[in-house]
Amino acid sequence: MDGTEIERIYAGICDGDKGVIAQAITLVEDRHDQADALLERLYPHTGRAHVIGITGPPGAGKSTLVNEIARIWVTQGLRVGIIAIDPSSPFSQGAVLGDRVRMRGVSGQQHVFIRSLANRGFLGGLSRSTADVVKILDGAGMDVIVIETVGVGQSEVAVCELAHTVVVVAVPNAGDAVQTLKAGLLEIADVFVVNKCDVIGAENTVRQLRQMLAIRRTPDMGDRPSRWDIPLLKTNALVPEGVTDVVRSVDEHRHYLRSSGLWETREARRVTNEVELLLREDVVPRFLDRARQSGLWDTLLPRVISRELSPLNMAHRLAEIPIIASSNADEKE
Ligand SMILES: Nc1nc2c(ncn2[C@@H]2O[C@H](COP(=O)(O)OP(=O)(O)O)[C@@H](O)[C@H]2O)c(=O)[nH]1
Ligand SMILES: [Mg+2]
Repeated sequence: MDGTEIERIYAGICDGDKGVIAQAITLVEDRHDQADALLERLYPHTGRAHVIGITGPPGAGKSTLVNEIARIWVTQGLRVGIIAIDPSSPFSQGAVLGDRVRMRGVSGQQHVFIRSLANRGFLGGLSRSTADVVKILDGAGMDVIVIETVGVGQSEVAVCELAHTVVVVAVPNAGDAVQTLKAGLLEIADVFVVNKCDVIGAENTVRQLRQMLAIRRTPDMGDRPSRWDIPLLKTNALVPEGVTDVVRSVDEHRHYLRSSGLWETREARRVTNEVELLLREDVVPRFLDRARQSGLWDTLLPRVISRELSPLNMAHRLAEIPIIASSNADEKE
């Protein structure tokens, strides 16, 4: 794959060509060596889409709900990208297909693009590829991008940090509200949905959650002031019932972020998260490789063993090795 091929893929993405979008996603998922070049090309053309995280326990009805939400957006003329993160092992094709089938209602439509991503089981991998897929869908002109992820486990919750708006889906069940609280989902919710309201016990759960939301401490992050009252909505995604309220709340949240200037705050947080992630997952491993391959490593090592130098001293000396030789884009300016 060369520069012309990257240009072809880039142009295809900008045209919203579904086949090319799928190909580009495979490149970033596989961490193909040309993926970074493509993402560099694409990045200046991103930043338009409203990114929405939908999370909650397995089986809460997230996919069903996303399906119905997407249907409404399509009738409003919006282009919708959906990233479903498969919570099970990467080998479980069944779950991936299951999600695809469940979203059958919309996936065939011209204005909807759906992709399942396998959870590769490590933190950086999942967040990084999801962030990159968001860029591709954003560059392809999607107005809204939904990331569906199971709200259990650190990596899945971390994915929500990529979103401007986080929708937490809970279900009526004894103790469910407490589980939600434990998983830290209350802290990240911008919109709260109790799905399966046709099920017995729904009112009770709604009451419990209402109390919990009322006493929720406003986080110190400074970007969720009390001016945004977290809506607590009831849905039955099967009928569907209450879904238009979810769409309205998500839209209102976007307006709220835009008009209050908090959109920029969230963008800053998203970029900060991503850069920190890349420092850990990309820059440090590259640096370690370079340091090990340098002659300095072998020179210093015996001196540390003989107690002439400390390990910290060796680390600091190694840190003076240029980190990335190839990335000199800024130096030209
Ligand atoms: N009774 C009822 N069942 C629902 C509702 N929403 C989804 N389901 C069912 O719950 C199951 C899990 O739904 P799914 O969307 O796959 O949940 P996910 O794991 O959160 O994505 C499926 O069998 C759905 O048909 C609802 O509002 N009421
Ligand atoms: Mg699902």
